[in-house]
Amino acid sequence: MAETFLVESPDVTYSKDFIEAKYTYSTVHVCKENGVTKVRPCSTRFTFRTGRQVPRLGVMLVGWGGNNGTTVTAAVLANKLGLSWMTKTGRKKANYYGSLLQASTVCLGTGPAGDVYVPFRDLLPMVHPNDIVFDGWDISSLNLAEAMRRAEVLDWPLQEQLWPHLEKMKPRPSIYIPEFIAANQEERADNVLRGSMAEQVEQIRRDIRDFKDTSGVDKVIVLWTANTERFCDVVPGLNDTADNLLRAIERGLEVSPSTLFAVASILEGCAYINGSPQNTFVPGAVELAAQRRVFICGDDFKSGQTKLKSVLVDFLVGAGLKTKSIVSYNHLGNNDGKNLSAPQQFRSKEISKSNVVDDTVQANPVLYGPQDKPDHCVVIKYVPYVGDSKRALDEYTSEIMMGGTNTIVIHNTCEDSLLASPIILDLVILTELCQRVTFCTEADPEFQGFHSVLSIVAFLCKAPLVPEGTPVVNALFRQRSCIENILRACLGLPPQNHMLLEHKMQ
Ligand code: NAI
Ligand code: DG6
Repeated sequence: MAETFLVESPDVTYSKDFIEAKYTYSTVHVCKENGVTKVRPCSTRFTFRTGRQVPRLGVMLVGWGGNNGTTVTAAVLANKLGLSWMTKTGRKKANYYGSLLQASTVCLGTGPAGDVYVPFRDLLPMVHPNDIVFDGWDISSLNLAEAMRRAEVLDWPLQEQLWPHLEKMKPRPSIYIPEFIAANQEERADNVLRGSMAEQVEQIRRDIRDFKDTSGVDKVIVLWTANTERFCDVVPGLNDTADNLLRAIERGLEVSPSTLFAVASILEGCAYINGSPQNTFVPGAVELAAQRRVFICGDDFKSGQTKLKSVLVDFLVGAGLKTKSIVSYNHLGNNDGKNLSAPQQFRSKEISKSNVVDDTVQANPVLYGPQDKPDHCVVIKYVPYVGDSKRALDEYTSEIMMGGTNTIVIHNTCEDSLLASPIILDLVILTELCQRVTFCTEADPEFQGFHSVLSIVAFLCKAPLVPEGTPVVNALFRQRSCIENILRACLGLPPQNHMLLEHKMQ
């Protein structure tokens, strides 16, 4: 049995292959009738079915030889081998700190000794990161050991232990279209595919099949952790529909490498995750994913400064303080920072870092009028000396009671790739889990999966991709509750409501 606990309830059944749970989803519908706002509680009866067989998962990283790609591969290997190493502050042991699933807990309920917490990963049967098999592509030909050394992220005694393992891993040649990333990346592009755009997409599809066949994995997920690209124009006839996008690839028109990878993955039936800010998911790619019923999700890992912003502004505005100005400055010296020193690539990052407070502000018409929002300035500077150790300085200024102001200043120093790596693991593991969940309602008894735009992973993304016309949630704890409560629903458990009524009675 993969589960560490069993739910005993008439609404929950365990068969060899599935956990099936009946669940009442409660919502509130608000409408205006004859000038009166009417508020109606509603409920829908769902049945959730979760596959219990955890597959052997293969993950293919685009940008495998980069800081994130090498760090996540090395970290998984170090955990799997149980490695430890000496540093000047003592012995360190491999761990998964920073992973929502591996290193945080959820409250299952209350027992005789109080609340009972379990690791998030134990809620439902999930892939363990140690069991993930990695492969991938990079425009740079360095093997993963040399690429790990180039990244300058991990302590040297750890690198030495990992070297013989990583040396054998070599990124596959990739699609390189120079105009999409900074010109300063050209010098590392020595591992690139040749041929027409359509031929290159075919090669990526063959690579996915080859990896699946030779590694023995049951399932492959593809994740973009390559350089940030410039935005693409959405042009009718070019990339606005699935057919037009596929035609544009045949004709070799303007399609970014990240979109080409998305198309190749979708056509192979593999979920595709975008860890960078660019608009990979042009409407044609979104439509193709929907047609093929393949998950796509992104955009841009929410790792440090933005994660804090999505907590802090939620706290300030949620506490009734009117945040008027947010100034986010950061400097870093890794290859990501070098690429972002080019204006078009910086612009992609600036957009994804800036929209993160919009929903919180719009949700408070007491403080903000329809056109009202805080000044929001994002600055990124490239300073090679600091390497992967990113510095982030933030200033939040809010209006408080009776004309007062409250200014909060934060200084954060952190290895960027050590924050992004656990997020990569959470993204692929959650996406894989969602592929095993189906549900139906009394009104629509045919089982279906989640929408192909998989928004449940919003917690992990700076600019969450959501199905068209649906709300974007950026506030971190709402995003976390979404994941936790959907997983609880799959077990027939009520959402965490934090009411603690049992402790509020005489
Ligand atoms: P990196 O520059 O070290 O690695 C990117 C890798 O992609 C490089 O090895 C490069 O050769 C490769 N590459 C570029 N174009 C490619 C293509 N078309 N096909 C295959 N490989 C290609 O950057 P890092 O630090 O690993 O970050 C990766 C991405 O993740 C960046 O876009 C960054 O903005 C994004 N990101 C990183 C976060 C972090 O905390 N580290 C957080 C949020 C997003
Ligand atoms: C500098 O902003 C480089 C970026 O790639 C960020 O480090 C990365 O997007 C992480 O951003 P944040 O805002 O989540 O810390």
